[in-house]
Amino acid sequence: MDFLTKILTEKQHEIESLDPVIETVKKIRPSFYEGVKKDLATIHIIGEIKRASPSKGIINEAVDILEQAKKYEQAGVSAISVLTDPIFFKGHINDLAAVATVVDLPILCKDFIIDERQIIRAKQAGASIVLLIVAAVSQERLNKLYQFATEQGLEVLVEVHDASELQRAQLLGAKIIGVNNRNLKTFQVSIETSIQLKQALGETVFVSESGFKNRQDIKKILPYYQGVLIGETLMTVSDPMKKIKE
Ligand code: IGP
Repeated sequence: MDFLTKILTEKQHEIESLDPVIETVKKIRPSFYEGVKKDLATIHIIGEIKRASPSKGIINEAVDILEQAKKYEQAGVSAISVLTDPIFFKGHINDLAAVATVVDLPILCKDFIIDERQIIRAKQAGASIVLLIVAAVSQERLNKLYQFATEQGLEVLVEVHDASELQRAQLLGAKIIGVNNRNLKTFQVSIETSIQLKQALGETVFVSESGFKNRQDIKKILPYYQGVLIGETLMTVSDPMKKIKE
């Protein structure tokens, strides 16, 4: 069974008894989409809090996530992504709730969303953006989940990995599309994926996700992408600010 199938099976169980969310302060967060549109001269970094992953194992288990979130904010990221899957990524919805108390930036709930209840919970925890992975659901479900999240006042990062998924995201009218350089079935990573799927600048904001190690990598996807999502590289350095600038 490939990873995506495996985790989706796991999610079916998880949604039947979702862990409750701790109390968190309610903040109105700035729109990631508008922030990007207002400043197209820079590449917008989304810094990710990721303790572990199924492909890499432990990345940084002992990390103080609040300190990490503050470091990202100081480094000038445009948003923070928090992995909330407990089994494969050692995250938790309450990691996001905790991060939400210490930063004012847009926050992305990074999980495998297949049900409206996960969207409600993300919002309760303080997220302002949710991830919807095109490969995880049918087009009908994708439409429903997208509408639901939008009605809840959340922004949606719609994730794709190939041309047909990109078409499905565009059909949806997605305002923010993420091209994942990592194949979620095989874990193979190649920035070439983003280069192949590059689009001319239009209404949609494009984010390239996974596999970025340095500035050189980021340069490869310019000027077609307005954002990059970086996890592992930022999780394993003591000074993410330096890493982002170099
Ligand atoms: C970050 P990396 O290679 O910088 O650690 O990748 C992010 O793109 C990756 O965590 C990710 C992901 C996902 C994780 C992209 N899409 C979907 C879980 C589910």
